[in-house]
Amino acid sequence: MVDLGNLMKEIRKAIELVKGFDSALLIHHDDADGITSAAIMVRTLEELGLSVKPICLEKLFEETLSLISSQPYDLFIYVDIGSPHSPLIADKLAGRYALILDHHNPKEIKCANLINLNPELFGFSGERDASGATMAFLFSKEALGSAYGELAALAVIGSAEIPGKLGGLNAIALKEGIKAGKVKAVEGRRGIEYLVNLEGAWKSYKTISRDLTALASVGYYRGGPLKALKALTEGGYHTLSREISYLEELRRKKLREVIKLISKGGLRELKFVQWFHVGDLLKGLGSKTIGTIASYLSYRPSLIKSNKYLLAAMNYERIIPGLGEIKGKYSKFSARAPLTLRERIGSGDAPPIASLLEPIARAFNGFFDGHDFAASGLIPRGSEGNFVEAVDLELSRSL
Ligand SMILES: [Mn+2]
Repeated sequence: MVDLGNLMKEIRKAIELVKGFDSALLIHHDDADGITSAAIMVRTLEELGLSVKPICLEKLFEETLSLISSQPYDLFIYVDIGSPHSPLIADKLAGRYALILDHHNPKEIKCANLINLNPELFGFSGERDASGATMAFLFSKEALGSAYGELAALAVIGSAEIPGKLGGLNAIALKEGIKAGKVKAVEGRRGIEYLVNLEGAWKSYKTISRDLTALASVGYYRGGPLKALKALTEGGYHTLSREISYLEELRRKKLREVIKLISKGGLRELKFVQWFHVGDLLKGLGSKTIGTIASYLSYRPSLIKSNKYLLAAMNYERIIPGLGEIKGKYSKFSARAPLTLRERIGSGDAPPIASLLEPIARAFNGFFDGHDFAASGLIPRGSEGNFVEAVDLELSRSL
């Protein structure tokens, strides 16, 4: 049962907590929802008198958490990231405090120093009812009142990753955005569409979302996340269009190179799994890029086998901009279910990707997380082939 009253009560508790500090480390995800969540929080926290240092993360795991906990802050705020890792976050607090505003599947944890504000913990769906940015906006609205209606427009952009009409908690941000004159709902060719006013220009929330994601994720190692965040908090979004086009073109060029690689024997096939490793081909681009490429391929039965699990890998950089360097050497893996396999997973005839790969990755001292048809993770360098073979072996047992 949904419990908005209790959620608001917890939000007020979080506001009281935050007001007790004069600075915070703000950890956010590298897609449009992560960027808009962070922008809402930067504006809100600064209004509450805190100085904020933002850190954009592609993935949250043990090693990144160690780097975060070594930072000289007493308050850590996670947006659009963190809920699935709340026990690990709590473990590393050492008497300090954390606030999580996220919509990814949460792990419940009792820790007096940690507040985990996730729609799922209050009867809402994290996949449908609230984006990370909406959770940040609910915090902001309660802390600042409706005077900051333009922050609602940012929440609407963050919610573009949720398909269809905005409902649930997302509708609260939508309503505020419309009231502030920053959002319009229009009837598009494929149903309802939302337009957001950014610096005087009306644009589709989906277009802005796609552009912010390209800037922050493809441009992850080129300062993209900070540029995107600054544009949304201080203005200047229109000056980024050339860089966004450049990054989108770069990604298309790299996709063509990957297609060439796999059609020239780079795609290795096992009984149930097909996989490839691009090595350093995507060096300098954020590691989400391999996921975008794997998604594209999963819809192309002329390039890959439609009934086999698709695993795509690239070398993972050890530098986390603004944070430091992790110790381990990893390959980033993105796994996708191509069309035919997707039907079999849907009907229960084949194991869902995340639950298949999580335990195997762990056995190789890596990790995996995600959903039924798509997941990603890190596997220690040197064990990639053995990992893939172990996946194939597990499938030959269960299929
Ligand atoms: Mn999100």
